Amino acid sequence: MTEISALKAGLIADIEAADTLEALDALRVGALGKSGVVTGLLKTLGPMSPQERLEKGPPIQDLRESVTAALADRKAALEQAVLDARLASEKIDMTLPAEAGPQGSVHPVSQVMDELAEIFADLGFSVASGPEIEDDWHNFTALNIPETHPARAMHDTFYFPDEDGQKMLLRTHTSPVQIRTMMQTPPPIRIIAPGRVYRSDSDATHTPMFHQIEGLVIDKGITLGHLKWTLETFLKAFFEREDIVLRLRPSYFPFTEPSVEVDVGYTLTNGQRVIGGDGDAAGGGWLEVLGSGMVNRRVIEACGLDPDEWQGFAFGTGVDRLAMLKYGMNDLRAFFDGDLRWLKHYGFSALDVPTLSGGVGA
Ligand code: 2U9
Repeated sequence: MTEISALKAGLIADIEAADTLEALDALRVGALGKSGVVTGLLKTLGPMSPQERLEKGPPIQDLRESVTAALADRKAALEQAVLDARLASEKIDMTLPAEAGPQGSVHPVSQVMDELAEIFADLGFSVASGPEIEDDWHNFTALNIPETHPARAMHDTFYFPDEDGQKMLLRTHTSPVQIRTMMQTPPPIRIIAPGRVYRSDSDATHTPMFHQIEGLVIDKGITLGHLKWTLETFLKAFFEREDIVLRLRPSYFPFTEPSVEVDVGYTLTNGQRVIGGDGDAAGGGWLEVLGSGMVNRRVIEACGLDPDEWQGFAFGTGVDRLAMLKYGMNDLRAFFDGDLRWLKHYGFSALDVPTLSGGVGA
């Protein structure tokens, strides 16, 4: 074995045995660095005659190339080993059970939605749903809110970019669900439509997405008396008190005529405002909880029904607001923070299913 091939074998054996990147780098400097052995041999080529260089050059160049290649291979292998070790130490087994178990609970909005569905099911209402992305006709026009109506501006609508002349939007109320039901199902109709609605509005009492529930009854000979009884029965069941007092105030909505806003009385109990009792009593007051009215005959007509044959009433309210009133929360924004401490305080057990026999509240 020549001197050079012995050097090559020795260097490559050392490189393959290097067990850290630092040790490998020390070998690289020792071979290919400024005063490395291989560099030293390369330097001897300069002063040689062309004839001598032709003879001694190739084994030295081969030595340089082999050592360079061996260094690169070993470096890649050591780096891969470092990465493998890191991946192994940072591995998380997603199939293991969580250390503390599930932390969530039923959100107050879900709880109230379930309570409302239970109460209205008992009154013969079924639950209807529809798309959250609506067209302009179902959200506005069919509800007697024409293009120029100020209510369109009032609703702070989120519109989608125009596509083939179709104006699409995020529904501003659940009313289009009732429109779709009236167009698809022959009356009599008794439905509630709970769900998400969107308005570009945001402060302590308004979020861009909130939850509504609306109700609709369509039948023959429906009067304001049916509306008042239904709302009173609903509010007594929801607040779980018999002494709920309603105050009906005349109002205006394009989709109802006449329109009525509904307040409930609250009274002072141990210095606390509590829903129930005569709001006109000392220290008491009134809280607006619902909007309602007799369905405007133009809306009945728009859905293809004869308003001389079919009448009805409708109402609407905010589910988040109802939850705040019933469970004593003051900032709507906390509803959407996903803070476990808040949920622990206000949340409900998944096993607390609201039933009228067991009490709808938790
Ligand atoms: C059809 C016909 C009539 C639904 C109604 C209200 C009055 C109302 C608001 C309460 C608070 C919305 O969440 S809120 O801002 N709603 O005041 N809603 S009557 O009337 C309808 C709906 C559909 C076909």
